Amino acid sequence: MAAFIVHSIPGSPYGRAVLATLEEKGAAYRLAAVAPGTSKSEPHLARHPFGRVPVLEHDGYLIYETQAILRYLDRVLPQPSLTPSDPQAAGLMDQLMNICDWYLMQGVSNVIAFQRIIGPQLLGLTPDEAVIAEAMPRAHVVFKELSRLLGNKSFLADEQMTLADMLLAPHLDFLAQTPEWAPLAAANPNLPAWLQRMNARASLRATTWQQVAALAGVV
Ligand SMILES: N[C@@H](CCC(=O)N[C@@H](CS)C(=O)NCC(=O)O)C(=O)O
Repeated sequence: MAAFIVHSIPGSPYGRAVLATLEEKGAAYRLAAVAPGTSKSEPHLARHPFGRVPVLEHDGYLIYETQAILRYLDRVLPQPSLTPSDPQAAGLMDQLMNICDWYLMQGVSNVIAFQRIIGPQLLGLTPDEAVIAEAMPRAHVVFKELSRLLGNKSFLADEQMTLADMLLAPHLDFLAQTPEWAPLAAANPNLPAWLQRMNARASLRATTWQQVAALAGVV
């Protein structure tokens, strides 16, 4: 039996970060798909009182909030380590993870990815171009800073891959499916190059929306 159960929704970039981290660790896991429209009702609310995904279950222990889950996984599955031993690289990793949650997700991804992908594909909505255009200056600020922090390194926080790469790659890959990606990538060419390296990894290839939907039995 799989030691880890991930409650998530196919397509969720946060869910993908958890699944891809389990893949990097070579851990056995099971996806428990949260059916569309049920995240704000029981039984999911008993797992996550804020009605979000992902939630990780491990030997009866439940934990939500992706950063907390990723750090938990790195503690219980220490090899390969995804946290730098150097305090400054570890600080950069933490900083990048917070940039993801505070500045990329809020006001950029939750606008552009929602308007371009979630709304049209899952809710039958038409993208609101004015709302997307309004988010673009914020998107440029975030991309410029991620690009500056990446610099010439192989990975975002270090020469080795860290939890920051695991969290940010699914989010940027989601945005890469939108037309807004082209100008953001053109202005910050080290970011698409990094994303290409990340997407080539078995962990990311195993956890695309399509792969996770197949695991969930919804395609
Ligand atoms: N702070 C949360 C954010 C999780 C989140 O926003 N998840 C989205 C999917 S990527 C979600 O649950 N959306 C469904 C909903 O809001 O009902 C975390 O880090 O886990």
